[in-house]
Amino acid sequence: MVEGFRQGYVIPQGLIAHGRGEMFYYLLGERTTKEARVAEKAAAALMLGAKRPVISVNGNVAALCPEGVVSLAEASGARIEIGLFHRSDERVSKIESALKRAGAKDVLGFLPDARIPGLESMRGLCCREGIFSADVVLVPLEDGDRAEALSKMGKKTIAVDLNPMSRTARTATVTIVDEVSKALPEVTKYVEDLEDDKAEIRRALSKYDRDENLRSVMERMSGNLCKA
Ligand code: PTJ
Repeated sequence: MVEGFRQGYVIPQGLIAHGRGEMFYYLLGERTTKEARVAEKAAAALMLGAKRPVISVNGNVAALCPEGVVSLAEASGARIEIGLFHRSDERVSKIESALKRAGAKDVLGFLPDARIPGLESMRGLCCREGIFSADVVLVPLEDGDRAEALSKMGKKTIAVDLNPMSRTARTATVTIVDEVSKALPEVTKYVEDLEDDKAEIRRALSKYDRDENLRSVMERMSGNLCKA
């Protein structure tokens, strides 16, 4: 994160958001929980059932796990699009280079030609052949307005957010409460495992209940606090 900040594609707000995430990760016991695995499997099932899946990448995600993004995109056939809260061409271009260094061949986002309805200014910019026409969008570390606006467009969303109380966590179709660099390889593994198993894909989705999953995560966090 610090290196990404030095290179100019992670913003100061990104460092603060990372600290917020770390705090929740401590409460989780700094590990991938049973609840996270259920959500990661449901996320893989959702991506496998999608016609036009897209992974949205911001500054923090580009700094933390560019290889994780590329591997998941390759396994699931998803496109990668840079979608920024604080957008500038310079940041988009640096993030595109970081993703390409990690092996990405095709990255959308530099030339946006569409807009997410309801989002003002630069935050609403996106690509028609990417997020705008996607049916499933993976939005790691997303802000609540954007997550809500994407759901209002009728898209299914997959959030990765260590805060189980955030608006994003409570808006997404599937919410993974796990550290993003741990979560993406888990989703990739489930994509590879489930690929040819339609019955298991259905089971993974029907087994997942977002609100119940988030409740269970919060119980785990408060249990860990009481044990301390
Ligand atoms: O690069 P930009 O311009 O798109 O800006 C990115 C940030 C992250 C600054 C922007 O999207 C933002 O402010 O996000 P929020 O509203 O702080 O939401 C980020 C959420 O991700 C918070 O709920 C954090 O707890 C959570 N989070 C932070 N680090 C991680 C995380 N979740 C998973 N893994 C992490 N490493």
